[in-house]
Amino acid sequence: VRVMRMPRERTYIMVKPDGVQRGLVGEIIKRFEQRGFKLVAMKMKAASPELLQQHYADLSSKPFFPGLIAYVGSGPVVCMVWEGTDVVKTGRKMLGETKPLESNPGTIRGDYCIDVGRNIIHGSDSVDSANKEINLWFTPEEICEWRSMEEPWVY
Ligand code: 3AN
Repeated sequence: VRVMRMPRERTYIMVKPDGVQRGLVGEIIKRFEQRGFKLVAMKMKAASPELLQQHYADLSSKPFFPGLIAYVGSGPVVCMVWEGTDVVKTGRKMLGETKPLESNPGTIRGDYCIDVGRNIIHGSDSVDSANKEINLWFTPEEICEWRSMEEPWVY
């Protein structure tokens, strides 16, 4: 029996240069995989200031904006699209809070960082911004539609 399936929610997750340099890429991928989400796109990229200015356009008036662009542009980032039920909100919970001090142990930021200006990972904060960010960082061809033969207890 073929079952019609609803398109699943997607989020944009990015390991920032400090996360890459500290060897946390595998740990972050592992957490999303083990939660039951599905990786549908991934690449490493040295982001240009122009791309980062677009990505962080909402923060352009903040005093930390130039420092933020310099930090996220300081080395390659790992860009990912993860798919699954409520992945945007669940992903944010897995990340922790913007400020590491407010991030509970057990969250990615709560376990691995101490500085808001070096908080190792980005995750979309709404379905709307997820869609914008996925379109900004990936071409449609870079996103893989794949499925396992059987999908027992995940996604
Ligand atoms: P989040 O990444 O949790 O969605 P945003 O969107 O408010 O948080 O901020 C984006 C990024 O800007 C943060 N991940 C952090 O790197 C940086 N940032 C936010 N607030 C500050 C701050 N007060 N000082 C320095 N950097 C900041």
